[in-house]
Amino acid sequence: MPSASRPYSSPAAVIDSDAMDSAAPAVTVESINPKVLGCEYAVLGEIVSHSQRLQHELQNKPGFHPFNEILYFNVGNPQSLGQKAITFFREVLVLCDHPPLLDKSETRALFSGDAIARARHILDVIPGRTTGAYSDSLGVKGLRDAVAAGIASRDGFPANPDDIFLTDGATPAVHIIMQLLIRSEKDGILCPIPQYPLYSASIFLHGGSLVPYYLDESTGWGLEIAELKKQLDEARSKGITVRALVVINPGNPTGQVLAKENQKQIVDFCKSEGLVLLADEVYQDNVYVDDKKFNSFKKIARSMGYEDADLLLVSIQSVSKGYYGECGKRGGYMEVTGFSDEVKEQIRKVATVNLCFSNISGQILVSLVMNPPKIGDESYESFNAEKQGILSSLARRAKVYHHSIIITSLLSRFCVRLCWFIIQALEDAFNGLEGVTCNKAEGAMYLFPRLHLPQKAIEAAKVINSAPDVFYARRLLDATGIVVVPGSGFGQVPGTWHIRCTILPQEEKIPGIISRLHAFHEAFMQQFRD
Ligand code: DCS
Repeated sequence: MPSASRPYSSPAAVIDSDAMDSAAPAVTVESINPKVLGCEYAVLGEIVSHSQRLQHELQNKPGFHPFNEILYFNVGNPQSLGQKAITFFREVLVLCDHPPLLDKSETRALFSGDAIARARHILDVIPGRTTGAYSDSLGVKGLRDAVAAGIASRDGFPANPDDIFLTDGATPAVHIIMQLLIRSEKDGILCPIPQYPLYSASIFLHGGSLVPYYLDESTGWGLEIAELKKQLDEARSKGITVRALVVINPGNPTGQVLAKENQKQIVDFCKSEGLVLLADEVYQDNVYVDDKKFNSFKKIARSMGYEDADLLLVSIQSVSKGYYGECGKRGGYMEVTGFSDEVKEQIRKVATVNLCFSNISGQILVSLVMNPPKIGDESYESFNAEKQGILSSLARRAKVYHHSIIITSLLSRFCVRLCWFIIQALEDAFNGLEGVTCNKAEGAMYLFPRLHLPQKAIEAAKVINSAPDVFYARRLLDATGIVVVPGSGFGQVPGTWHIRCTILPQEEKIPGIISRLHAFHEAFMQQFRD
């Protein structure tokens, strides 16, 4: 009989909690789930924790460090580094969040006509016309319709709203797919190395095995089918059931954009090997080179003549990246095609456990990102100017030359000398450092330079039980206030060392960052040169 004080406890739970009354602490690090203990996420790992300590010291002990601000190069979080939100998106969100504004006479003067019309339309499809209620667990039907329409117009192939699950950013989509596929450590997921550490963390948390495949740094982080096949066969020979292939395109941390032919090979590979293709396409709007274009895997598969049932494909997208950079709003979708209705029903069931799988503002935002203003709409020109401004600035930061103006007062306050320095942007700056090579960022938001560290530096790192790239990143932070992520967090070919940095700091800050980087690196190499 359940006790009156714990009416719903099972007998076992009653016994366990009685045992907890003893002196030993109920929860210790040793007694928590080892999967939680062992899971790591380098993007916000030990270097970031150290930077937070330094940030605190900068506030409390001014002048204590040789820099006066911490420069966060570690996270792809555009608005935290000054990127402005797209006006049209925010206007629609504000109006949807506060519908009485739609009836005010001033609103027409403050908001664009198409933002008002869009907000009215969106409210019409949201049951209860409010962003404050739970929606259908998979997302508001009318917003899934809009996302499907956006995908269809992007790809030129139809999309079914019943295949769309709206999510709080891309992260929950990855977790739900891992939860679906991983039954035990005998289930493996083929993952690129280097990879975005959400994948290693999620596979670990769900108790599966990460089956690595290496991207080839010497060919600009190329994805070779022979390497996929080799790793797949090796995993199978060890008794691992490989269930899915993760492809991040454009790549994080590598910045590579897959060529169409390569994507076709990947589709064929997944089809013939019976693998789910988990296509992380969150950087679909971040391509900076003229000779490459983003193509969704769905479009590639359909253009090869494959029907829905021919390929198990999950494509994920997020409002956090692109030119929108709305990381804090938490919106995204996954498009799940090729799965049976029974399996999709199970995904739906798990989504219902979350009540409302995605917050409503995130749902609205992803519907806007997939259906931005079109030519002829009142907002189009200003929207397009904002979008192109952000994308071209990102492209410049990734590769192109930019100018730094140094204004030096020389003789008197009336005599100002303008020195124009053409400083190579980040990629070239890294390539200009002794022992550093950096591939071109074709897309996404990062550079992943390789550090050829002197043996003495590798040994010094070993003495303090640190990986050489962690050692380097820590020294860089202590000397300059620049926060980067050590390559070990993403995985790398053993014996190679990298760091990842975003291309997001505002352009005017980059010359200062580059000169700090140069000075640090020279001193580091000087100290440890063999
Ligand atoms: N997939 C990739 C490839 C990512 O880079 C990220 C975030 C996500 C999924 C998850 O994003 P959301 O959950 O916000 O949609 N990238 C992190 C990174 O590497 N730096 O900043 C965030």
